[in-house]
Amino acid sequence: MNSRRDFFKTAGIAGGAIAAAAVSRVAMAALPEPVLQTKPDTMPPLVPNTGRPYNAVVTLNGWTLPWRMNQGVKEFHLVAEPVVREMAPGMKAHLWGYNGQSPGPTIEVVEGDRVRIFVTNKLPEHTSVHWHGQRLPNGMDGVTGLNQPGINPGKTFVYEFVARRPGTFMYHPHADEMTQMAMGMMGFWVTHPKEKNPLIDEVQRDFCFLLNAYDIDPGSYTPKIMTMLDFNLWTWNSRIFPGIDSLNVRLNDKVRIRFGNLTMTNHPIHLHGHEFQVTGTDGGPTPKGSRWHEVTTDVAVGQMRQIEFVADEEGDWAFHCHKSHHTMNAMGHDVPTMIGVDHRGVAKKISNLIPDYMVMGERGMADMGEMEMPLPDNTVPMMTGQGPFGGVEMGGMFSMLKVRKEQKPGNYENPDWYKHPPGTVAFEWTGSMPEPARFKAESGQSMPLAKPSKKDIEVQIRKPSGHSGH
Ligand SMILES: [Cu+2]
Repeated sequence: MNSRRDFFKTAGIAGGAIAAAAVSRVAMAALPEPVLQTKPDTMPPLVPNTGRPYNAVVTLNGWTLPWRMNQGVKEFHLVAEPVVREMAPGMKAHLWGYNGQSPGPTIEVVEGDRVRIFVTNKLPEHTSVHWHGQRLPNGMDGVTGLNQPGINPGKTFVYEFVARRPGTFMYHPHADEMTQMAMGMMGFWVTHPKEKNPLIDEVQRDFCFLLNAYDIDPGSYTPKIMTMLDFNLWTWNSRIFPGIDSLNVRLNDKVRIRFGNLTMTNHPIHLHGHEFQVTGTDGGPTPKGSRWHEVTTDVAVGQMRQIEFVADEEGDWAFHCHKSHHTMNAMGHDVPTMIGVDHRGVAKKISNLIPDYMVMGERGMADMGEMEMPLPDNTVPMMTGQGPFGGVEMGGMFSMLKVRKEQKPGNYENPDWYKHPPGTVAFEWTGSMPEPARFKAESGQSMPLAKPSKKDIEVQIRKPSGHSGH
């Protein structure tokens, strides 16, 4: 049981064969052998070869936990433990998670399945698992002290319940939550419908990921757990752009994307190029009459959303949180706005004292993406990523939906950049430039002021550098 192995790596297999391999190796063992995954790659869907069939999900930069059937019960083994998570190439974080990763593996079951989950605690303190959103016996709900004693280090507990309703769920500890969730302990859970459900459509691609956040100082490895609002790494499945994989689909695929929010603030998730409908929440599928088209859906703390659309526009479409600070990485904080400030004189003087001195954001912050600023070890630039037209000035919660005619059904590989048909890319105007005609009412007012001021006042905008409230 202690001989952990990376099934994906050693067996070199994908999909349903993993579950079978896990079963045959441990058929006689009392506990299912824990399966580990150490790479942050997006693994192909784990096609079920035991139990009821379903269309498996794809976890962004994650994987699905194999199971074994034991006399009609689906058995999983979660191991809570310290892990090293690559958040983006060049940055590793020391987190806590499950089975080698943070977030832990996605658990997929079918409505009506009896599920048994062994949870082994390899953390230095007690833990528990709460099955967020599930209908289950009260004693299986995982709140330490209320529903069960904590699982002490070195101990294994057993949870068992029937997955009663189909939908999108999460799991996370309900023990020293502030620490354990700030350290990355969480995972996704999908319960597929057991038969055709009028509110749940068949889709060709079904993606899922968790929204999470960390506060890790540049150059260090471990999240600060006391942080409540001022996180500096806004992550999808503990990855930051450009480390988040793209969502690769075939033209005209029906696509479902599920996400759950385990950060401490809301995230308006925005998709370019398509309108979607919210077809499910934490409470299950939404009634058809409640659905309307939109391009952004806000996900509050503790909520889950599933969106659906037909990917009928080819291209590389941005998909991101619409809070602009959430598409920034660690270096973007506590920097005053310097747009329009001419520091030539002062910069010269300072650089006599500090040779590496660099003016931040005199023309906006876009320069930051390409600035070759010396970075401490183990961090990433605040916004980066190289697109076909140059630097993509984004970080954090940002990815792309890649829609391609040539993408084969069931193939999730990342295609090359979209080749735009001639004449369909925005281009530079090189003709003559007439003076803009200013609108007459500019600087006007609806009524004269009662006491007009003697001289003109001009305000320069300087955004507050604090982050309370986001
Ligand atoms: Cu956000």
